[in-house]
Amino acid sequence: MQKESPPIIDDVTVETFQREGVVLLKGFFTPWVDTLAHGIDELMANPSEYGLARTVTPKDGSAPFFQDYCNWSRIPAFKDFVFNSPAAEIAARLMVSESARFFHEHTLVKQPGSSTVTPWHHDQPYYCVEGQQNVSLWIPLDPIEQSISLRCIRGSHLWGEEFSPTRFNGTRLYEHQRFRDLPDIDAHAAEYDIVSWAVEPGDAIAFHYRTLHGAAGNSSSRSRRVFSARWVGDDAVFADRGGTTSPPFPELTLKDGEPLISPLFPEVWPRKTAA
Ligand SMILES: O=C(O)CCC(=O)C(=O)O
Repeated sequence: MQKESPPIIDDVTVETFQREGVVLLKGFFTPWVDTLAHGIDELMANPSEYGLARTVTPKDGSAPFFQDYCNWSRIPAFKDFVFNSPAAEIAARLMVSESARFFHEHTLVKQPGSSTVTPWHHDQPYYCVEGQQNVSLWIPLDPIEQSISLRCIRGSHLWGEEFSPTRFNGTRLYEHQRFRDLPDIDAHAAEYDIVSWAVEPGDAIAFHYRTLHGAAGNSSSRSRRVFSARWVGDDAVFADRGGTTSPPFPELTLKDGEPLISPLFPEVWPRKTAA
């Protein structure tokens, strides 16, 4: 369901995203908070096999970090958001792309008190996609204090480097010779241009797949629910990583370098007009 006319992404916001690889969008998805919260309730009551595998339960007995992805086609609220919210148009503008194709959604619920830290990483090496035109819209559904919000390193998407994709336990996601290990960012935090914001439900932090990011545990007494909607643009091609990516997309039969065109990744922008 269309909630209202889409907000305008101005040129300064596009330029900031292109230059810094991260930008805060204030209140762009406020009309969609209830829809997405309803979808997350439904998902958590019936997680996918990925959700069961990906949820991190801290050894110290604190609350889990629930994660699940690739559920948009079975959770009606998520599907409504993908096709009817302004997200696709916003993504196309930020990516400077004629088209916006939905890559997948990722639900991240850090429950109150969860000690699980999201380690520094960037997403592109985890994914089966290459290209410069991409964006994740990290949309909080709860107020989140700056100290436990997403942290990003401004400009890291332009470093021309890719870092080894690892699981939360530090093991490699797949074998490769290609990617370097990440430097110890926390030990040298002053050397990096780290940005974070306190956010409200319906804000979005838009960040590039190569932007390094992470987050502290949830030391607050309320849940930190986030819906991260991931988009790719005109230049997206399939990347055969030689191992299982995250998400894995086992049904895909594309060859390395082929355009990322598949019903798994619907083109949502430009909008199709009904015949
Ligand atoms: O929410 C978090 O803790 C991390 C989010 C993240 O890594 C992502 O959306 O790619």
